[in-house]
Amino acid sequence: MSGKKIDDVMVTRAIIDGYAKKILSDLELEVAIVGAGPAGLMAAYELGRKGHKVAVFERNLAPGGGMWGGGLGYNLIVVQDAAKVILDKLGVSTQKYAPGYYTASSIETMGTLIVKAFKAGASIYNLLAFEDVMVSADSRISGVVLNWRAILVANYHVDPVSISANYVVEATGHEMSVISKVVTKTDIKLATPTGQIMGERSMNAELGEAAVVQNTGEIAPGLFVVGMAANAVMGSHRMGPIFGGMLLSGQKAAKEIHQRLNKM
Ligand code: 48F
Repeated sequence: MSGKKIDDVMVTRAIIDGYAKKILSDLELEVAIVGAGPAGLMAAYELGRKGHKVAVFERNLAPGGGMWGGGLGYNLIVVQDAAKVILDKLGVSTQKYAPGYYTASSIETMGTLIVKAFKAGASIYNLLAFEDVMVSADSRISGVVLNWRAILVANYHVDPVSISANYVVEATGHEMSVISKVVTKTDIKLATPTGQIMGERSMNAELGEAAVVQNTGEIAPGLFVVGMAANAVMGSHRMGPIFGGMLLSGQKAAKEIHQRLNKM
């Protein structure tokens, strides 16, 4: 000890010790969510609220995915009636623009979602990128393989580490990082009409918003898909900066996973 009021090494010790304890307690999860966009965070919030051991892994410095910038960088989002109810419950203010169209600040909405998920008990890890899936002998997705994003960006040859989960949630949006890995590295057939990735279709908000909720579900044994990834894998439309479907999708997945976990 240096005897200073603020000891630099103590600051280091507090961070390393606290982080190590936290991640050690999250090595065996009930639910591992990949991607901290609106759909993943909504699922995390609902699962955390129900008392499940859930963590979100986000490769970026800031969680939030594609919501921060609203549409065209104008930081407002649009939601419809069904999702306005969710924003009301979260305490996010909305403004009625026309019947069935409400606007909300993308900053307030995302800020609230992050805080709500966190306070509900979900762990949120930033800077950690999904690299691969764990697969059990019976061809079930049983966890996630993670590495520091900085290591991946630098293209260093450093091995990743593994975290197990009863359920993994693919919440990486248009990119489908998890599903793409399942398709290229395993023989598992997806629960799509072809057993493969169908591919995202062009803009149609009405069809896209309905489809995203419908497409939410278990896409491979042990792997749920939510949000834009659900439409991309099922061959459904994108929907642009209307975000109700993302919230409803996260909510639906959390409900179904909660029911499955309760039966285990
Ligand atoms: O893209 P994103 O916001 O997905 P979402 O929740 O919402 C989609 C909307 O933002 C928008 C839309 C609605 O109209 O179409 O696109 O379905 O959030 C996905 C998050 O996943 C992270 C990525 O950085 C983003 O924050 N992500 C992607 N790949 C990885 C990842 C990876 N390999 N490891 C960790 N995080």
